[in-house]
Amino acid sequence: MTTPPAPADTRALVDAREAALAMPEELALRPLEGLPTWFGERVAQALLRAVSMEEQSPAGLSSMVTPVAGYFRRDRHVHPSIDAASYRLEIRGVAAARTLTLDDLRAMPWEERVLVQECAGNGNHMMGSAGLRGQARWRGPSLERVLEACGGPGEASHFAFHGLDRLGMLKAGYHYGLSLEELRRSRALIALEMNGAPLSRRHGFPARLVVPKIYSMSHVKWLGRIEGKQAPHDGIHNRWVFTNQERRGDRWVRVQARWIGLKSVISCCRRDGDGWLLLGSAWGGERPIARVEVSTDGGSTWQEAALDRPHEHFSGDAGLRPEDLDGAWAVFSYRWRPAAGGSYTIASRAFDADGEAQRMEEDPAVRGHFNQTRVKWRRVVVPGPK
Ligand SMILES: Nc1nc2c(c(=O)[nH]1)N[C@H]1C(S)=C(S)[C@@H](COP(=O)(O)O)O[C@H]1N2
Ligand SMILES: [Mo]
Repeated sequence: MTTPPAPADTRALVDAREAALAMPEELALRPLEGLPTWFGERVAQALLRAVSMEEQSPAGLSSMVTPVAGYFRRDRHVHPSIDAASYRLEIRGVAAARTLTLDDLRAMPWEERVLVQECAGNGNHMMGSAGLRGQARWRGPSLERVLEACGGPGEASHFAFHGLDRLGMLKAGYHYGLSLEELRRSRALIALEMNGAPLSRRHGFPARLVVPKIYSMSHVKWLGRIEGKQAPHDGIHNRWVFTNQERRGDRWVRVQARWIGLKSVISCCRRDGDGWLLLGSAWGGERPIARVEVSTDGGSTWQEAALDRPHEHFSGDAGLRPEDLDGAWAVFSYRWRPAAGGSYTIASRAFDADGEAQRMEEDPAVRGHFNQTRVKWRRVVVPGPK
C-alpha cells in the first residue's frame, strides 16, 4: 500500500519546520566601515592584536556584566608579572608621602563600582567594530580613601598614575594624569578585584585605577606610583596620543580625551521564535540613558527598544549603592520580525535624560579618532524567502 501524498497545507507546515530547524541561532552583524570592511573580520582582528588590542566578543557586549574571560584588552604588549608579597604602591606629592603594600590596600574599606570601560578610540571610523569596551564589577579602596591615608591630597591639584609595565626604550611605565576634580567627580577606585576575583595579570594585577565615566586610557593597570602635582600632568599620552583637534571659533585646538560620550551599539542578533532579538548596550558617561531606538531600515523609521537599566538591574544588590552604578551601561533589546529574508541595515540610537540624541554624523568641529559617538550601522543578512 502506498501512502497518499501529503495535503498541500501539511507540506507547507513540514517545509516551515525544516526551514526553522535550518535557521542559525545567531546572525552576523557586519560594520559598514573600517578595518573589517577593508580586510575582512579575521585579518582586522589580527591587525588589532599586532598593536596589542583585543576586542570584546559580542556576547559580552549585550549583558550587564562582561565576563573576565574574553574581556577586551588594550596595552603596549607588556604584561608585567608582579609578586603580591613584594608589590608596593608609592604615593608622592600628597600631604604625607606613603608606600603601601597589598595588605595595606586590602585592609582599607572597599567599595564597588559597575562601569563601562571603553578605549577612547573605540568605534571610530577606522575600527568599525566598536568592541574595545566591557562592563565589569570592580572592588577595592576608593582613591579618596587612599589619599586620606596620606593625610589628604595636600597641595596636589592633579595626579599622574604610573604603571609598572616598562615600555621599550623608555624604560618607564605607562602613565596618565587627571585632575583631582575629575577624579573626585568620577569617584575613582583603586581596583583589586574584577567580577569577584583578584585582577588577572592582563587586566593589571594586583591593582589598577578605574575611573567611572572617563575613557579607559586613564585606567592605569599594574599601578605602581601615584604622583600628586600642582599642574596638569604633561606626559606623552595626555599631551599627544589621546587627543583630538577641536574647532574653537576660527582656531583648531588640541583637546584630551576625557568624559565618555553618548553611544549605543547593537551587538547581537539572536533567534527568537519565528523572528530575531536584537540586543546591545547604551551608555553616556555622565548622562543617564533615557531611551534607545532601533532602526532596521537604514534610518527611515525608528522604534523604541526595551531597556534594562543598571539601577533597576542591581536594585536587590546590597553591596551596590545607586551612585556606584552611575558609569554603567544599560542593556537594550528589540524583538524584530522582518517581513522577508534579505539584507538589512540596522542600528540603535541612544537618548539621554535631557532628550539629547546620539549623533547621526561625525561632528564637523572635531578631527581625530577619539570619542567618536555617532550611530554605528550594521548589515545583517536574514535567511528566508525574499
Ligand atoms: N599600565 C598600563 N595601563 C593601561 C594601558 C597600558 O598600556 N599600560 N593601556 C590603557 C588603555 S589605552 C586602555 S583602553 C585600558 C584597557 O584596559 P584593559 O586592557 O584591562 O581592557 O587600559 C589602560 N591602562
Ligand atoms: Mo585605550
